[in-house]
Amino acid sequence: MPRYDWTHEEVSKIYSQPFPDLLFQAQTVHRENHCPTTIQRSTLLSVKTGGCPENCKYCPQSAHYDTGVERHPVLAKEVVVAKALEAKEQGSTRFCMGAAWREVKDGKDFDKILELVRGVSEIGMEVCCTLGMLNESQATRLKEAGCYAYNHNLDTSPEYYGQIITTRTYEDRLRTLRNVRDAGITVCCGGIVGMGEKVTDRLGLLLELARQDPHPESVPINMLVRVEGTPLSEQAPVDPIDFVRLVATARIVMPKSYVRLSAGRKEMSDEMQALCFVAGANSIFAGEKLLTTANPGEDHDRALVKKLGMQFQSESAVELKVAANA
Ligand code: SAM
Ligand code: DTB
Ligand code: SF4
Repeated sequence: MPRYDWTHEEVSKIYSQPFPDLLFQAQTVHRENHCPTTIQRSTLLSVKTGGCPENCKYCPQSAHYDTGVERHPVLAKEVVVAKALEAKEQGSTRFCMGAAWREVKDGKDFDKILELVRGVSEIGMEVCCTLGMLNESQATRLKEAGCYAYNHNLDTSPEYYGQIITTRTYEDRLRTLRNVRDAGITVCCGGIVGMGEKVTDRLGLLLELARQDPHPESVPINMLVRVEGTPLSEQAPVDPIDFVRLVATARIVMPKSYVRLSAGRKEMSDEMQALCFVAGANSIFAGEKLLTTANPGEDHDRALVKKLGMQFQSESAVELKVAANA
């Protein structure tokens, strides 16, 4: 059974084991809870891009930095549903729509988003949204429209958070996560590695996640995409072994969650990704683009999974889940 009372000492001990012991423990937990050769795929689409009032130092969509990202208002339903169909045909089981907002505001734009959620859920995909902060009634309306998951990241430890974002607090984020949970939407919550934080901050983030009851169903672990124009563009690259250690630790402390190898895969070797899969990562973002930055394409991922003798999760699994959620 999952535990919710992890301590920093325990998590740190798990993380610091000899690498073979850590990987063995993570694989053991992984096999007890998941198919060890199956990878789930989600496709992202930025349905409202750029001009965000928040000052997240990593983000190309913040209006505080000049990154050359082209802004656009909320996309039309036909455009979004066509993209979702394309993603489904290519084998994605989840479609995640992102908006560069600090928070959802009731009104025309939110009504449009609800339309998009209905449209995508009608084609039989798990719908995920990431729109910034939400209040209780907005979370309920999303759920009623067919939203299956909500992504809202804690990004880093509570201690390091203030170095990265000052326009909203950790508590703001936790409140939105509670609203999502209370509305009966599954939680997708993780963070970013490579923003100058220490190992203890990375573990502090895992601890925050692993002490939630229930655990987030999905835990995206992003490796910072260093975008020119953002304050973090010159950060040192992440040590791949440290990254794999973190994935393995996430798997051990949140045994049933999907651990998603998220942003940054374009800069990861096949070998690093393979180690992440062995360490318990069982989900990726598919397609040429994340929200605004590049991602390995369909062909590359297909070849990698084939080379490893693994397979992508089939659509039948998602249809069962969507039906159970209805
Ligand atoms: N505005 C909403 C919010 O912040 O919740 C939704 C979209 S926001 C782009 C979603 C997540 O993308 C962020 O929480 C962050 O973890 C991740 N992200 C943004 N820029 C990134 C980057 N350059 N590298 C890695 N992850 C990034
Ligand atoms: C998450 O944790 N990673 C995704 C998704 N949730 C929304 C976003 C990554 C964004 C990377 C930068 C970009 O493409 O704009
Ligand atoms: Fe805005 Fe989200 Fe980017 Fe922060 S991460 S600047 S809230 S789009």
